[in-house]
Amino acid sequence: MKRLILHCDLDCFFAAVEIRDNPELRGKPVIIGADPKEGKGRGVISTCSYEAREFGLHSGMPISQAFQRCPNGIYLKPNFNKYNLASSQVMEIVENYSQNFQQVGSDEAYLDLSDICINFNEAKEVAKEIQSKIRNNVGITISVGIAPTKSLAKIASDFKKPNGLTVFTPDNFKFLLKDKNITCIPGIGKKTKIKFVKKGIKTIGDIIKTPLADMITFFGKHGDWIWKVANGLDNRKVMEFHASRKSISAERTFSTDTIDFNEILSKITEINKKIYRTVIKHHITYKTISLKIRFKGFQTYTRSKTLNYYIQDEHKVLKVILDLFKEFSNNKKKVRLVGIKLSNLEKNIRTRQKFILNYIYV
Ligand code: TTP
Ligand code: MG
Repeated sequence: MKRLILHCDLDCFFAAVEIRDNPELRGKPVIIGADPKEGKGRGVISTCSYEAREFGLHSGMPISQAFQRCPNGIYLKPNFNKYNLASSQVMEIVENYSQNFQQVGSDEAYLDLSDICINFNEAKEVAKEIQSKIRNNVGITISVGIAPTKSLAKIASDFKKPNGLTVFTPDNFKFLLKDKNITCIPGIGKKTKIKFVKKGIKTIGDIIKTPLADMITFFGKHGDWIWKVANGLDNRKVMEFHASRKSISAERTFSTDTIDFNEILSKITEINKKIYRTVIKHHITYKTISLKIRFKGFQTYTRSKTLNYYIQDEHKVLKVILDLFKEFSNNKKKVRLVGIKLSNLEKNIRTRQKFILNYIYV
């Protein structure tokens, strides 16, 4: 069946809210993040206006570096309460168009319009309506992409930012994407790009042309996924998290068994981060935290702790896991595998408030 997936992403979200509330800032390089302290500040940029991006500034850049590049920029501290409110207002508008809705973070969402619109033109009309409602009621702009898959819709929403509306149909997407840099695909960052370029793959067209078997030989599972994205073969559903899911877990096996605590800690931290990304993405809170540990020789133990309240807290999980780990700290056997499981889940579609707190590291 032909699918009509819409992805939308607010334009320079935090900065846009500040500009809305202080129109004098419009057209200027506005930077939201840590205090630059005349170039001596620590911390990073949360986001910046498109004018600031012209100076090479971007999210995650150290604020000291930003100040060197753009000393005359307008540097503002984030106002999370305002962004929370704007995010809820935007999501309420978007969610109204389909039950099949999935919010990602504070400023992105997917909608499956397959049952609501008969073709791409109708979906485009819905997109325009969403854009104008958000502009009129919230006072900021959003870019929208419509495509037959989630990943293509996400690429499309980034195509003509800000305030863009891009439609990829099954017939035109390969043509529209063929000359685009591979970094347009989510999941291809600077490091992956280097690996791809070494194999002569620079554009999305190059990926499409490369036989799938070669992509797998060169880049393994990731190559397989990227090839499928570029060829429009991503079958993921909007709302991929099912309420019936009982737990979220991840585990890693060490390439060589180890007793080095730092190595174990770094694996646990990595797994914890991965799980945290999932709980954020799907708005999940949880009460039970479990550690799984397997020693050389396959002896496996699990230990759990159930809290009295639901949380969504990366640091708390790490603390509980390390507490549970103490029981094994005198074990002389090498560790083969570690894992974390979260259970007793609760899905909180409406608790959007918390999510912006994830960016509190500015
Ligand atoms: P993004 O959608 O990644 O960025 P953006 O909306 O500012 O810009 P764009 O127009 O390119 O979409 O993130 C949404 C908000 O999340 C952003 O306004 C600020 C916050 N954020 C951070 O605080 N730190 C980060 O590293 C990133 C990527 C985002
Ligand atoms: Mg955005």
